[in-house]
Amino acid sequence: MNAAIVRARAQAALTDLRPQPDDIASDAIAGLSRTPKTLPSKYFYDAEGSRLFEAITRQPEYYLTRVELALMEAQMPSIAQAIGDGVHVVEFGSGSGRKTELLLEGLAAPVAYTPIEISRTALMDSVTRLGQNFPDVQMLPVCADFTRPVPLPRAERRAHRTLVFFPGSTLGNFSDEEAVRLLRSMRGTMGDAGCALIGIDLDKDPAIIEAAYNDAAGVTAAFTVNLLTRLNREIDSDFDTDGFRHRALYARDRMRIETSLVSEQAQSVRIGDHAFDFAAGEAMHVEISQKYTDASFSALAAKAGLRVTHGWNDDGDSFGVRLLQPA
Ligand code: AVJ
Repeated sequence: MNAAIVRARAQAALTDLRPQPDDIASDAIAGLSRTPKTLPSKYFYDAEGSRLFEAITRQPEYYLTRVELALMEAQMPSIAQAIGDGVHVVEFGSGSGRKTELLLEGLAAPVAYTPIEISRTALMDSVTRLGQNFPDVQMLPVCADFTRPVPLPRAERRAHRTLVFFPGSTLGNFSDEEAVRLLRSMRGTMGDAGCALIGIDLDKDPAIIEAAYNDAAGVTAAFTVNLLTRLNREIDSDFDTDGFRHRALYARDRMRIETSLVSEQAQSVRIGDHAFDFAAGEAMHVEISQKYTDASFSALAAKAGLRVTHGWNDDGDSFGVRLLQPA
């Protein structure tokens, strides 16, 4: 099939629920009004942010993507057997697509694929390429913030069950409370017969974890600061992008990486007609990356009405993939 047709088709099927600039500005103002100040990590992923994240996944310190890919590759027959045939795959977010390729290749006769992704560029790139490689799988992309309820496009061929796919330990970017809300929403999307395949980064030696979020080449630091560049472009803000420094620390007690932008000096930032004062050394919280144990993950799932039915880890128990079902 020729690429132009695939592209035209994919675009015709696109459900566009992208957030508008007003949402971004009001989210930023709300976050900076809190103590400590915060900015929502979902806005990391503009075109440049998505490109920088891809670059992070190639850094030697950032083990997550490599380990998860190898794990899925090694365990795909077992994963596919646990899931069954004829599913509608609904991915929350859409990455480079390599994990999705492995999944669509490994599953028995998947019916449709719906990525739900906030970055339109990432979304369209992913379905264009997957549409070419999987002509028998209907591509039904949705451009939306997946933390809000999204109506699922119906596939032409009837699916046996809905499989929610949420790899990459992206769940870890959400607080426990938000994660439970998101898992509940997945529970709604999958319905009674559905299931969810979720990738989770596992608790381990803090030095290994911290290195992954402080790569020597400084790609993660650039990724973090790009949030400010994006805000300055898309909303009426004047962050000094040289006035803030990336900091990522593993909080052992909370089992999570906490990433901040630390103000290099006392300064004031304006958003619209709001002004926010930063003290020298003040940390603005921009991201968390939660790590899990079997116990902590099962407890989280249980709060959302889900139960873990299957699990696969890499040999070093560094990263895990879990299959969940309504409890
Ligand atoms: C895309 C959420 C899996 O938290 O590890 C990587 C994002 N941030 N380095 C993560 C991220 C900084 C990443 N996830």
